[in-house]
Amino acid sequence: MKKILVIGACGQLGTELTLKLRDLFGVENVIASDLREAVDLIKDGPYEQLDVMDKSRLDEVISTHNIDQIYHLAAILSARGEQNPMLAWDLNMTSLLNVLETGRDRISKIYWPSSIAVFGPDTPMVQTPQTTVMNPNTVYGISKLAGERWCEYYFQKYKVDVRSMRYPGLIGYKAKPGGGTTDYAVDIFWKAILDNSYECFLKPDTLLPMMYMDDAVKATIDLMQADPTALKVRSSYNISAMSFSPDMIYREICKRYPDFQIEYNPDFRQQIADSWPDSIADDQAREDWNWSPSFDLAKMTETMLDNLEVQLV
Ligand code: NAD
Ligand code: AKB
Repeated sequence: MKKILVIGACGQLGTELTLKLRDLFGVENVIASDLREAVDLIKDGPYEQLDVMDKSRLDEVISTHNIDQIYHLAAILSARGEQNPMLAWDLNMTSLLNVLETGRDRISKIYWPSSIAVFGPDTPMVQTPQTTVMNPNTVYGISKLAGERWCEYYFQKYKVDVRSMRYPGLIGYKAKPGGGTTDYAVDIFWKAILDNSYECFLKPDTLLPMMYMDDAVKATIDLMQADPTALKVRSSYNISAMSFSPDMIYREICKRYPDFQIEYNPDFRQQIADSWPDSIADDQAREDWNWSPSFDLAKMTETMLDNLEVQLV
């Protein structure tokens, strides 16, 4: 049986994607890997401690496990990237090129996520189209845009079947986020339950595109299972589920926690958020592989609170 390798499996997305892939394809067929030791949730299946920057070790893991598909998720996200731009550029670019080069002759399908961070201050902010002005101004966004160009290049030049989508901010309760600008939308739930108060690093009216984790995981697996001839976009697909601001999510949480308090102290992440779209047009993904989200702000908030209350209280 051919196997799946998840790189960056201990992260916010990797943890949940690994669990779902193991549900669907069998625990023994999904090899989780990360720079760090396995997190508890994915400890019950095959695991390799792997630095994706080390191409010979990547090749070794692929051979040892007879890997046929790769989900390459390791990256440094927007806020952490601004604190160490050279490290972010190096990891985000070299790791992708290592995976694409390896994929040229041995891997049947590769998944690599892009982000709404590919857009910048010159981009139309409302219902941002699939193809438009980009001009990102964070190192993370620049690396994701360059990554998209590499994916399309490897598809056209070498017929590597690499697939990608531009996630908005992802919100889930199983794993904490790792250094992005949209992290507030996860942190706020923990603080509402544990402290009944939250200090937000964005202004109250900062509208950003967001998505509940179940939708993101479903989108990822659906895209990977889509008929390759139906996929017209080989850079990265826009996808969208909901848009909200800190004030909007705060009000939604207050429906269950009426005494919940919020204070706003914007920091350097405000500038990053201001350069990203308010909302995303995802018609191409809907048309090519039937994308459609299931969670809006109300349903996502209820699901987050229900699950975190069990986990934290
Ligand atoms: P994360 O920071 O939570 O996880 C990244 C994982 O990569 C970490 O577990 C880290 O240990 C691992 N890693 C770092 N360097 C590595 C290396 N050299 N070798 C192997 N593993 C290494 O990130 P995430 O939120 O899970 O994001 C996953 C992917 O999805 C990233 O490419 C990110 O850009 C993209 N994305 C995420 C979001 C989001 O909101 N979470 C939104 C848009 C795009
Ligand atoms: C971040 O905020 O950096 C990520 C992203 C939208 O790519 N969540």
